[in-house]
Amino acid sequence: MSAKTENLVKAFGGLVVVWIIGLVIAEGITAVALHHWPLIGSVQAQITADATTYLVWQAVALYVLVGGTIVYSVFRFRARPGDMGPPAYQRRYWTPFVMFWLGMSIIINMANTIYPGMVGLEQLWGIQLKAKHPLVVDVTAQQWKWTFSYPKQGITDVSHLVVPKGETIDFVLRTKDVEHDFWVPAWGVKKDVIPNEVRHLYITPTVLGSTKTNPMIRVQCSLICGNGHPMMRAPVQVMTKAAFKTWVANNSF
Ligand SMILES: [Cu+2]
Repeated sequence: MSAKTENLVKAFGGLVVVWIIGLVIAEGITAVALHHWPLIGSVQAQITADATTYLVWQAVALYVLVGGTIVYSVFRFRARPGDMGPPAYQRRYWTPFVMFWLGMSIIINMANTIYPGMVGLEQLWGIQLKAKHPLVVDVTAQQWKWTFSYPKQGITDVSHLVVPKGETIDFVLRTKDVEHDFWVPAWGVKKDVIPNEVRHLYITPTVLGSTKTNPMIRVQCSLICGNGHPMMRAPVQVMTKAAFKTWVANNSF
C-alpha cells in the first residue's frame, strides 16, 4: 500500500467515527423530538405520523452521512502552516463510487415510493372503502367561518363540530366563495375546499376531547383565504358514541 493510499484509509477510518458519533447525536435528538408529537387523534393521523417518523429517521441519517463527510473533509484535509506548495491533486470523480451512489439514490427513492408512499395511501383508501355507512357531515366553508350539517340526523347549520369517537366520518366539503382548507390538526390529514366542487375527507377520530381541553382539536382553515383567515376556526368536540346519540337527539328537528 502506498503512503498516499494508507493516509486515505486512515482518513476514512476517522470519517466512520464522525458518522457514528453524528448518527448517535442526531438520531437521539430526533427520537426525543418525535416523542413529543402534539397529538395523534385519528386513525389517519397515525398513518401519516408513522410515515413522517420513518422519513425523518431516514432523512436525518442521510444528512449526517453527507454533511458529516463535508465537515470532516474540511478539517481533515485543510491546509496546514507551511503548506506552501500547489494544492494536492484532487480526483474529480471515481466511477465506482458515482455508480454506487446513483444506485443507492434510485433504490432509496423507489423504496420510499412503495413504503410509506403506496402502502400509506392504500391504508387511507382502505378505511374509506371499508366504511359502508359512514356518518356524513356536510361542511360549508366561507369567508370566514365554518358551518356543519348532519343530513341524516336532521341537524343543520351548527357552528361547532361534534363527532363520535371510533366511527369513520365522511366530511363532505363545499365552499360558498373562495378556496379554503379543512383541517383539524389532531386528525393529521386535511383537504382543500374548492369552489364548485364537492370533495370528501374521511376521518376516524380515536381520541376523546374538545377544543377547550386541547386546541389541536379544532377546525382551522389551512389555506390563506383573506383577512379573516387566521381566525377561521370552529370548535370541535369528540365524544363517546352514546354521548353523541344524546347530542343528536337533543339537537335534531
Ligand atoms: Cu383560510
